[in-house]
Amino acid sequence: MDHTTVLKNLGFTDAELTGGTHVVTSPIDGAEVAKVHETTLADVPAIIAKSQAAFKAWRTLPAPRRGELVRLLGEELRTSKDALGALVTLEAGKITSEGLGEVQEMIDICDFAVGQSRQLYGLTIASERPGHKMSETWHPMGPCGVISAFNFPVAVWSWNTALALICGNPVIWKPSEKTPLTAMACAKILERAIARFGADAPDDLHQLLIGGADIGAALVESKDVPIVSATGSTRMGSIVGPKVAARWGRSILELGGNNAMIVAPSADLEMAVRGIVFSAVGTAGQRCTSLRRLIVHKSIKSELVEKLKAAYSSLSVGDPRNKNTLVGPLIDEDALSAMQNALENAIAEGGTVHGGEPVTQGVPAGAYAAPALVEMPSQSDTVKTETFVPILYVMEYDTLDEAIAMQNDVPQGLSSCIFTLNMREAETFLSATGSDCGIANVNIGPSGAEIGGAFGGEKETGGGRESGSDAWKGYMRRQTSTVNYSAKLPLAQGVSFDI
Ligand code: UN1
Repeated sequence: MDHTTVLKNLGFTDAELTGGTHVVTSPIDGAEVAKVHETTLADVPAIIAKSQAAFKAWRTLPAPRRGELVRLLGEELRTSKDALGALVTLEAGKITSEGLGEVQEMIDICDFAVGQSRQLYGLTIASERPGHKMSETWHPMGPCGVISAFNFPVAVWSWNTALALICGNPVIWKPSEKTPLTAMACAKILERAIARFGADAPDDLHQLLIGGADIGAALVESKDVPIVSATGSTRMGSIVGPKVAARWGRSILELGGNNAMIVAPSADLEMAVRGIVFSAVGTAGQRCTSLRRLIVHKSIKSELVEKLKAAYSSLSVGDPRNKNTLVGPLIDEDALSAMQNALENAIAEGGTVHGGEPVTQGVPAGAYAAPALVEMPSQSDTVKTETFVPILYVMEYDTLDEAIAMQNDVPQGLSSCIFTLNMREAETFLSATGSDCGIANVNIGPSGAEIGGAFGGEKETGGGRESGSDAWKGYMRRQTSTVNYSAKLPLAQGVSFDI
């Protein structure tokens, strides 16, 4: 589908797509798709003030009623699935199936959040004093800033927005400057849900900031934005985290990953190959959860590398809209240069590279590359650095302890996995002495997590958790209450204070 049709299907007007200063290009062919209007720094204080006003109204609606809005959002997303998926393909370069999969992830989190809206459970706590009752309840926090990256331009917004809304918080979204159109499309879809929801929804429940890092910084620095959920590079998080903390805000950080798979001697190698290829080259290696390191037992390394070389040689690289393409473009030329630099560094460190060359024949004019498989003698500095491209470093191990130590010996801690049919190995990997990541899988690759679990990781990944499980608590403030229904006023800890 050409870009005019994709944008028309989502209801974009000419005025939205022309006359602005922010140029949007498609990674498919580098062509200009739109010139959208940017938010100016001067606009930001009023946007935050409007969000604060929306908060005062939204927090008074019962949570299940707020859930109704998210239910409607899920319905609208179902209706728009094909159209929005096509825009994800156009703007982020994902193959059609992955573009649609990303929208499905949005629908899933909406369903989850609707149920959660009736389960913002607190606790009752046993008081040590007679005639006293203790409890813990959860309250809305205030405007939630969402900063998202190009690689999951819509799903990450939905994880945050679906939960923030049911928790009673308005949202201000600063999408990646590379993907403003998908953000504008999501805003339109949410607007439709809000229109159906009716007058209970305050104005400005959801607002967009279109622009670069300076606009994001204004959000990060405002004390009127109590929550900032930021997804992106570790470098970005290392700026956002301290700034939010300095003004006593709460940040939810989902930053870099350097995800590994351990392949043990007992592994089902056919299955491992499928898991490896999807997680290493899917989304052209541009997921936070992409597989970047393969730690293979020395007894099976050459067999596995041969199988992978065969699988890699059959991968079709090209226009992500073509049915047979499995590897679409990188986001831009900078990513292609970063890939070539990383490969040169790996060679200098003793690596042997298979594939990895830029692809220019039979593809549109974007930044395309053949995924690379790189055999490394050890876990060098280049291997420990996350390069957001389809490079898979392969190393060997002897004992499981050594493999787990290698898996953990990187600055990042997002996702990890082991392929083994040995129960002792699997359980050791998942134990306190195993993987140090927020996500640890067995016989499944590190990417493609379902929304039901908490998503995020430790160390330089930032420590935040989004999406399922009890991640909703990150969007609410906790209140502990003690009620004395007796006629006496005993003090805790047996303190006496007679006046
Ligand atoms: C990301 O790359 O920022 O687990 C998110 C996955 C997807 C989400 C990735 N469900 O790969």
